[in-house]
Amino acid sequence: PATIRREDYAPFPWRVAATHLDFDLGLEKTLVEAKLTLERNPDAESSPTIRLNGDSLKLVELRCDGEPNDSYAMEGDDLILTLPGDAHELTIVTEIDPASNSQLMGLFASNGMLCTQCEAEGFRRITFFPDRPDVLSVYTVRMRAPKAQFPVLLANGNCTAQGEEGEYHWAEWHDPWPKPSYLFALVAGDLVARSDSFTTMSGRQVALNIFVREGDLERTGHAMESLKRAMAWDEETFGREYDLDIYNIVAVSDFNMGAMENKGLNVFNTKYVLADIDTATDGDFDAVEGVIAHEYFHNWSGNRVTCRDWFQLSLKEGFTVLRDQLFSQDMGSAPVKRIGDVRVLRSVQFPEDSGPLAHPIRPDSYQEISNFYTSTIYNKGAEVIRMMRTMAGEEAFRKGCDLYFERHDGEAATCEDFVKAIEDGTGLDLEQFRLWYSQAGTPKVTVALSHEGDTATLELAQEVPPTPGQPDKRPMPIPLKIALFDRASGTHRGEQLVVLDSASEKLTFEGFAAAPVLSVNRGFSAPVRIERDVAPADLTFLAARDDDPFARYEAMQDLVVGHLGDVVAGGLAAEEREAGREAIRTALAAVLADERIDDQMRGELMMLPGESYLMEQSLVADPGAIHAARETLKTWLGRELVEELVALHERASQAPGTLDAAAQGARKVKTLALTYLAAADPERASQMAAAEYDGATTMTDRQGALMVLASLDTAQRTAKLLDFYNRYRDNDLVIDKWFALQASSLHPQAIEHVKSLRNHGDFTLRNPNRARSLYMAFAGNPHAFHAASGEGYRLIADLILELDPVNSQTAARFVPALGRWRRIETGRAALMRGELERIAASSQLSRDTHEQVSRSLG
Ligand code: HT7
Ligand code: ZN
Repeated sequence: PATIRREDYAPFPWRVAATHLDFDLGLEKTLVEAKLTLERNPDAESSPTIRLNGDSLKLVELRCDGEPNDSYAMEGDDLILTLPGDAHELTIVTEIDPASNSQLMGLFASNGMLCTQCEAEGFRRITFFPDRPDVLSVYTVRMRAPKAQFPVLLANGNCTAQGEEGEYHWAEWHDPWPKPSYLFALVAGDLVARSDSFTTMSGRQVALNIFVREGDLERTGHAMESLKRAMAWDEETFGREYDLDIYNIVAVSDFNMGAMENKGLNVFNTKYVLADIDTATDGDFDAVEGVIAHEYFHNWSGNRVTCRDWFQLSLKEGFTVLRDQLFSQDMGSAPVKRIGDVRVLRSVQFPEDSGPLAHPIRPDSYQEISNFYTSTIYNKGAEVIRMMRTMAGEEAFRKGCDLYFERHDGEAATCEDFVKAIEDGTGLDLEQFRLWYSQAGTPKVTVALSHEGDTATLELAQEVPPTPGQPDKRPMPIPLKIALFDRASGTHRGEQLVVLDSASEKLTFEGFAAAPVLSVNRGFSAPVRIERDVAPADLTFLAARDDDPFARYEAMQDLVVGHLGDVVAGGLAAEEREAGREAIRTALAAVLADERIDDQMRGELMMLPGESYLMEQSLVADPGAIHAARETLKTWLGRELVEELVALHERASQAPGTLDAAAQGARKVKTLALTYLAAADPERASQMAAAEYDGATTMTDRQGALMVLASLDTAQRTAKLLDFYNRYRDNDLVIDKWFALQASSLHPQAIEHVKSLRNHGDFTLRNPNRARSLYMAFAGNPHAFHAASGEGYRLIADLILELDPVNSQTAARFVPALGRWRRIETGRAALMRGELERIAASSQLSRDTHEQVSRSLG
């Protein structure tokens, strides 16, 4: 497959002033007539031809300026046509079969309805078109369909006309805003809507609709409220107002990702729309709010200002993730949201950045763009913009954003355009900071604090590790928020922002009669790894007293990471091991007893670091040893703190089944307490979990209890799993949870369970949510996936080979789990590599999977 390079970018030689699309819709056969109004692009090098991208299309007819044309040539799937003049009208008729489109890109069928997914390159599966984000066009869409089968017909923009023709009906939609083809959407189906309205800051009324299947309407309330909150927040925080009279959201069951920001017609995975207290967890409620907001915010960061090419993907995704993170921080607990976001970054993006698939947030090349919808582009992209905000301050950052929107509204822009606008709007010098866009890898910052006389000296050094294709790196500006605590009073003199922009730096602080305690990278001000030799006593101090909630969480994590690292490395004397875990016990006991924090925060402080993060700590990890050490510690803590944990569980069980923060916090600590108790006393925990399951009035409690039971080998496990299935057998999203709970369990037979669930009547590879519920959960379950026999690796490799021809995008997303073989101990590494080689040997691989496998082996 060809490699696309950022440096090869050239503007498209033609402009498409207008695009008229006429759809004759049917599940098995849809005819598309596209009329493109073309004119030469004066800003591009002139060309005698035009290249129209296509993918798996059947061309029925081609006319140029009304005359049939058969002088075109095919280059692969693309259509090349010679155009003599400066302006032409092309008419292209194609035929497609949505029902057999299992890739879910282009026009596809889902549960009897028709819908589209065009980002990144799906429009070319509908008609021949310059399917690239820098070709903006004004779209008018006409749809005709059998009325009984597809009573609702939607497209971007506003509905301008509709009518009936016997058993058929038609609708015409016009979107006044020029847009790239990836933002095109249509939906046809038997749908009902929750409707509401929003009055914008300039007083315009916007009609809001959330379309779902008949039985799902009652579960759309939270999504609608979230949408209105997001619209108001974007006005207040970024000054951005919505720009059409209507905003439609449609929920579909079969979808490759979470949702899609098509102009005025968002298409959502049902998982991020439907929520009620009986079927969705508190986490699901938060996810719905976050994704609804994310897609809404794209209307400015993505749609009004779009990307010049797909190398600029982080321009819209990183920025929009930051915007949705800030929104969610404002809607709930800001520190808890920040901790959650950092946890995702460290458990998904850090491993990506230290593995064979590492790439900068603005990549230089790709073979298949779908593979670049990564945590690096999204989450690290957001962190990079967050750092600029931290350095500039909120007010100046807002000025930079305003300037960016003002300068580039209606354009296809670049990451450089964004940085320049922030630079001009804030007055920051971002020359060196641009390295964050071009260099991959997570910087390591070494921190050492010494003390002499009344001076504290802080030595900082940075190292950006080599990554594929980038052996040598330059130092980058790293903004670190720090505070120096007085040990006796437990206070500090104020937080400072230090920007480390050279390889190493020494800073001195006067007036410290005794050695202070350092709190560093507060709020996770930079996406880096901090390495420092810190005494457990200092960590215990910070875990109990740091006034920055993130730093407090970090101290707890460091305490555990340090101890588990020592245990796994071996050679610890018995008393050293005892002292290490005793420090953790003391800190955890203080967290359980601390009345100054709420339960949401207590839950964060109670969580042991995940195994993926623990594996990241060593150059070559032994997953078996890490799992064993973590479980042993959990068991010991559960035994040592049994009374406190039972008391916490009892207290939290009194909370009502409501959605307020206090009740959500109570549910969080309740399940966490149970997980410690399950490790320490499985029989007792099993009784408690079964009782919690039976008495549950929320999905959070029911799922939490079942999660604990699923990992235990008790009779209650089988009984409650069966009960759960029978209770929710008609609800696909809840049955996804049922599959995931079993695939992610600590049960010794988890692999056997997954194998038999593969043959369950409700399992299908054609639905991405279902495939992910079983296999992503399994790939993220270290004790099962990393079974020393290699069976877990084989299972995932088999899945990739089976899923690839059905849905290559989804299949390719399983490759990174195997791709981490270089960072795993040699025995398992050989087995992982062997499975990658087995996949690579297949002659039928899609471009998506082929690229991921070859990069992972390379
Ligand atoms: N911008 C959207 C990306 C997306 C996507 C990409 C590839 C294949 C299918 C897809 N569905 C949605 C989602 C977002 O980030 O908002
Ligand atoms: Zn997005």
